[in-house]
Amino acid sequence: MNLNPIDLSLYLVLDPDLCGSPDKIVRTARLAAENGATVVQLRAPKWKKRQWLEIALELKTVLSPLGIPLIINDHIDVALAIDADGVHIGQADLPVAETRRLIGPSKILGLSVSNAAQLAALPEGVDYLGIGPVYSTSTKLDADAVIGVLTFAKMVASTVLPVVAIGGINAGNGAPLFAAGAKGIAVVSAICGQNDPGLATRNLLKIMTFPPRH
Ligand code: TZP
Repeated sequence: MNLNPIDLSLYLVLDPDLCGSPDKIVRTARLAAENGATVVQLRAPKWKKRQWLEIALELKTVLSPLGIPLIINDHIDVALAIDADGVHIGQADLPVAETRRLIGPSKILGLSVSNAAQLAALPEGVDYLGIGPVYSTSTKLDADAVIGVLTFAKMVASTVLPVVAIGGINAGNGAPLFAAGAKGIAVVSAICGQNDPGLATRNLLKIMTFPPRH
């Protein structure tokens, strides 16, 4: 379990198809990090391992001096090879227990959850959850059913783990998710592939309102 909780508030998930060339992926990550993104995940389902390694290393070189954690989607070996800050896994990836055993106690471990049953079956060892898709998205073609804000709020209320909302989120529809208990929003297309990823990041920052603590 990671003892330094990460700031999930603006979580960029990099998608090579939307960002464009490898150069553009790294540029997008840098501009987002310089303009307020708090964590960056590399997610590239179509890539071969060598490309993963090269780009992940470049991303680490850019993000590390800015103090922005780099999370690797699914590929534990890549995360370990570049000493990334953590790994994000889905329900069909290696299970949580095996992942935690492989990455050790101090790396960040995130898990995607898309329904109440998955949430109820949550094993120990996860640091944060990505819950969604909250809105419809065309970025992930095999995404699960859209859950909507109300179900999202119920799911957040039934876990003690910090939750980042994902799926179809942009500067126009993200605010209610904070009211629903999200510690952050995770976005792909709202930053990747935008003409000005820095401006897009700043526009997302403007909608962040966390409910007061009691
Ligand atoms: N997991 C659930 S929805 C999604 C992922 C990776 C894609 C979100 O992309 P976008 O462009 O922010 O809707």
